[in-house]
Amino acid sequence: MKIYDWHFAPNPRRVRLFLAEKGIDVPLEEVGTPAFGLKPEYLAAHPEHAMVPMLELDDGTCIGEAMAICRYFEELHPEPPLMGVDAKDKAIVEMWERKATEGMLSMSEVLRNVEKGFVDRSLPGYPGQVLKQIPELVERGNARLEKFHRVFDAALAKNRFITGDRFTVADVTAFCLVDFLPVVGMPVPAEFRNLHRWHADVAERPSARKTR
Ligand SMILES: N[C@@H](CCC(=O)N[C@@H](CS)C(=O)NCC(=O)O)C(=O)O
Repeated sequence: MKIYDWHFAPNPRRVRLFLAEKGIDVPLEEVGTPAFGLKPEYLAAHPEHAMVPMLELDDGTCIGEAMAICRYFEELHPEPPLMGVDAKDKAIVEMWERKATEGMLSMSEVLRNVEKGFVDRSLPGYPGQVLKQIPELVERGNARLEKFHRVFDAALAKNRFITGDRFTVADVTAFCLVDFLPVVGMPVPAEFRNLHRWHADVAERPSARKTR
């Protein structure tokens, strides 16, 4: 078993951080390149998915999508539970994880349409295809990201973690986003004090330190 990784990128970190919370070690294979992309050999072997993270099982089965990989390990290693503990809690955690993913996509919408390294590659997962940047999407992405800040800051005004007292996969996704934002010149504005307090708290967790 191994996980194809791109250490710099926020989506593979979601899986690494999730596994670190559970104390599971899975070998990683780095397939990122300094040229803001993935190695040609990896893309050639996985032309349909063409993104990371990707889990490859010993029988050759490949599972892409960060949340699908997390679900696999949650089923095999239920403790500590990171995806909710009963029907209501599972639904709430999934709702917030999806909102956090929406935040991740907002950041990506801005970055992929502004960063020179992504000229002609404005969406991940389309190797060999020219997908030109669309400058108008930057404004829309920023509006989506501002909503992420507002909504998560309000939730964190009430709770230590996003859904309550328990650290969940919603925190994993949101943290990987918030921690990445300054790297790409979009730090969370200072006014969102609850988000900053939560970020500082989560950044001290061994899982966050291990996956830096
Ligand atoms: N929906 C996917 C998103 C994965 C994704 O966007 N991965 C990026 C890295 S953060 C990627 O593989 N990019 C490849 C590229 O830019 O060519 C997931 O949740 O795993």
